[in-house]
Amino acid sequence: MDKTLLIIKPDAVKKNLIGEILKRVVGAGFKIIGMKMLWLNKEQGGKFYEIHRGKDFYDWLVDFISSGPIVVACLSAADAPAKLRGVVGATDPKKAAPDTIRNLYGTSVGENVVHASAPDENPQREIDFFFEAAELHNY
Ligand code: DAT
Ligand code: MG
Repeated sequence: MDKTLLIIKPDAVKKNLIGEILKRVVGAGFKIIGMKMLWLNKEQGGKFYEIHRGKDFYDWLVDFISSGPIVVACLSAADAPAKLRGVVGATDPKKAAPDTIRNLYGTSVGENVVHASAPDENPQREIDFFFEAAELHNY
């Protein structure tokens, strides 16, 4: 099985959407093998999103991801990174396919409720950013 990282972003946590989002993810066939709630500071947020450093939305993105609590989950499934991107939908909720998480709950390209590792951008690095090996469970 492959692994990927899901982040339920501060906008979704504030709107009480943790349960809705996890229900959709589990319903799509993922197993949650690690999960926690945390609140990143700006330094941590900037480091997580360092691939976007220099882009015009970077400062906004770092402020946003550190603006409240998030839920991070490590998910397991066959072809997990690509599969989760399908469940999450396109970055801009207005362009996301019907019934995807971003289409249903997102409000703008920035406030798009979830992060899902990109298959070609090292999902393992993102999992390692948040989880120690002992925090991931085989069951
Ligand atoms: P994704 O989250 O779909 O992988 P991305 O990697 O291109 O999208 O960008 C990371 C996040 O940055 C994205 O979820 C929301 C924010 N973002 C991207 N483009 C933006 C823009 N034009 N304006 C504001 N925020 C943007
Ligand atoms: Mg991305």
